[in-house]
Amino acid sequence: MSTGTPYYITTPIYYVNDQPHIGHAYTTLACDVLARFMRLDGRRVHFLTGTDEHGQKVEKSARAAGVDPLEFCDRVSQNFRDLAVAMNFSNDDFIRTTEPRHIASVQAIWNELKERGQIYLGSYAGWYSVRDEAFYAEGELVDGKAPTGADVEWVEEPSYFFRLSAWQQPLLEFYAANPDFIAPESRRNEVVSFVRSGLHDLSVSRTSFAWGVPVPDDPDHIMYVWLDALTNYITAVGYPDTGSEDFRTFWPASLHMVGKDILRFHAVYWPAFLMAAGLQPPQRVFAHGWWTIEGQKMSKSLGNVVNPRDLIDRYGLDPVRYFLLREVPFGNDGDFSDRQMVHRLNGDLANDYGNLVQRVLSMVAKNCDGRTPQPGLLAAADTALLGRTGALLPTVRELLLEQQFHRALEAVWEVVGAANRYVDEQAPWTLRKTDPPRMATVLYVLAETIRRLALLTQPFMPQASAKILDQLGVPDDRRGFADLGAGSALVAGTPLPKPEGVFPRHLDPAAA
Ligand code: ME8
Repeated sequence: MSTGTPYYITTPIYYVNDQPHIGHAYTTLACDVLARFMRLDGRRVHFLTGTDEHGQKVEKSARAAGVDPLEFCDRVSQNFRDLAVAMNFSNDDFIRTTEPRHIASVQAIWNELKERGQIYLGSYAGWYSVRDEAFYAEGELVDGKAPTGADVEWVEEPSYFFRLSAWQQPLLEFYAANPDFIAPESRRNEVVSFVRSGLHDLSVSRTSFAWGVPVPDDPDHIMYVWLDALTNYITAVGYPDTGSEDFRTFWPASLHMVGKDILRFHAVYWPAFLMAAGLQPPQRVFAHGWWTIEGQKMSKSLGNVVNPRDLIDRYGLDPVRYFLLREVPFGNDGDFSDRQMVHRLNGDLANDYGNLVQRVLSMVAKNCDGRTPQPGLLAAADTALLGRTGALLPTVRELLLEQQFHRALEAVWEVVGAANRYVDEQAPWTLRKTDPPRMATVLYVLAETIRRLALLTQPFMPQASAKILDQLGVPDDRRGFADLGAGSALVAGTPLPKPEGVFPRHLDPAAA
């Protein structure tokens, strides 16, 4: 087990009213890459995902499906677990809000808030959107609908309230003292101005439906699904046992990754609930952008919902993982199209990375007796190329700590490009006749460069990178980032397996 600085990363827990699609896969993928990177970098990682199973929206979907809510949740939740396997996600835990550990945790935070005078009984009269599971004030409605376009209904019933208004100032102070708490910056500014404009107390219980966690001592009330759902992040590290090893190690979370649709819940309500309960807010919340499909919003009625499995079948898992994080600057909205996908895969993977690996490994197989070549003295061009791979780790680390996945990949691909130019300049196929020892040196430098590149691409493309490392004869226990250095360099004379292509080319759909 790793002993480095703890890193706790979470995905949103997904509603079980919907089948998993490419949007859900995207969020969890981003977390998976960070979790894998941090583990390889020697940190002690806890990576959490799961499903959000209570509330009116799920109750309604279960009714529409004609099944008991829990049975419905069991079924759909399993689809999210299956997706995690299909996408090769490395989550350490999968939480469901219907689990006893979570129900106990939600009731404990409620009691804590109640004891601290943060919750009081009143009555709510206002609008509610079941699709958003959110309350809206009259002034927020646009043409009789929620600002998100969702339908709203009028609700008038007894309700417990959380004193959110009391947390306006502390929240603003918290944002000011922690400028990296909300990212990207444009989203941070939106949240700060929302809080500055004033906060109302928040209704945190309902009496008109049953599918949820009952309020302790007043079971006619069901807790607001967002208070229930957000609490999952602390349940998973042992709350209410704040003295437990997990809680002390992993709370506050390093990063809550969310889509931009649910930033307010994570950056306003959640830190307020936590501070009110005497707990620390998370360190960072990143709100990424939204995927559309060929220019359109994904929707069941349009029939354009992209199932990640179809993409994996068509393009292979690691190319899909690569595309999603390379194509769109993380934080921006993105549009998915098969053309773009094919363009990226043929360009970056088949032509650039794949071809580099393929050229070098087949020359080694043919001209070096299938063994890692024996290098001679290194020339300036050799040390320059090796130096570039050596400088990559701190760059990639810094970019990933800012969730700049596309830039991290860009940095790695700059070195892929440099390595391809080095092949052309050194022309080992000519050296084979004129200067075989120099050819061996060049091929060694290239193989060692590929070793380092493949170590760094592991978080993004675990299987493809492993295949490359296998072909270089790198032992399984020499694949962490501590092995990027010369101490773990390839050993001359190691017999290598027969090289095999890693990234196939695809037919351009426009040309098909
Ligand atoms: O909001 N593009 O769950 P949810 C990018 N249960 N990301 C997308 C997307 C798209 N088109 N569609 C969905 C909930 N997502 C709550 C969360 S957390 C305590 C409770 C991703 O099933 C994105 O991460 O509606 C978004 O925030 C999330 O799915 C919403 O999932």
